[in-house]
Amino acid sequence: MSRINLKKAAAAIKKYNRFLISAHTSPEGDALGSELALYFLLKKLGKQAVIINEDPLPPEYSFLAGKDSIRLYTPALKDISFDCAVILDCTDLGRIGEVSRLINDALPVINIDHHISNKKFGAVNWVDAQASSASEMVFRLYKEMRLPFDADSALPLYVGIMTDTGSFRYSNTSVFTHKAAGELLRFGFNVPLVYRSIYENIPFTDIQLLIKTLSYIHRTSAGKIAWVELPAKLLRHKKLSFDLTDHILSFIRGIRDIQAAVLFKENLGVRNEIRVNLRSTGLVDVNKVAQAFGGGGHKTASGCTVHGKLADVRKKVIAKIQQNLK
Ligand SMILES: [Mn+2]
Repeated sequence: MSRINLKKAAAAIKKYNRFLISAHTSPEGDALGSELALYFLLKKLGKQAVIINEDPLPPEYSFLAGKDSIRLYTPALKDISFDCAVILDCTDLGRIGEVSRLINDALPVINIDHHISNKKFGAVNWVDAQASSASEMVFRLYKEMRLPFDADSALPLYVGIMTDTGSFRYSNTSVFTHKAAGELLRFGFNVPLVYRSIYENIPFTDIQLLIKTLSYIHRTSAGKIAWVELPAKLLRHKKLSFDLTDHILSFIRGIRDIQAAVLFKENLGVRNEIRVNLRSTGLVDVNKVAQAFGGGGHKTASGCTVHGKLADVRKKVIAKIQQNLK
């Protein structure tokens, strides 16, 4: 199934000429990596392409070549005419935020994604929940189209695969993932430097916030569930320059006997809106939990946005996880 849809995606890419590329808001390694590598692929084919994102590139990814080709969404961009949109690493079109205003019914959408909860919103839907990352899928697209990698395209693909596999240690890491990473490594980029830019580049003020957060880890269900809360009052005085979500969650995941880790974050912009990020050590299907609240993702990593007071949302979500404990 996924092989047929890979061919359909490749055929559509050959057919069209002016591409809009986008991925989810708050872009991280996989969103940026797959966007940039696809951009270079289209350039190799002599196509026009513009990457448009709602949110800026986080500073820890500023080493990526081609980052200057990413444009931030403004309504004026509707004057550019596209004949195809490729959406990467998104379960649904809403995930690209404001950029979705540039997409109307007449514009064919190619949906390339690896989330099991994908809503198949495209004219072409190449969804492969077995793939470690959208970047691994773009890697396969290069292979399918017999296009060579170069230093510019290899680095973002490596970055996307590395970040979405938790540096090759999550269950989505396959033989193919390592083979792909091995092939990309031949282009000779500095792996320790890449790792350090992304993971060891945390502003000290964020570490202070991390310390505050971690001093309130709660556990329940005989220590199988652990959670932390980021209430607005903790976040208000500080503009988060660095996304701590992953760091906090990977720390909690490491607690002995944990099956599920949850981070509840009060949205600063909207009252009574809570962003919930979930991680599982493998036994609990947190995609199922997130889907119960209108979100989704992967079996071991997912998220949802829930409306209500922090304490109420927390109770509801924890209860749902408890139903899914092993
Ligand atoms: Mn991804």
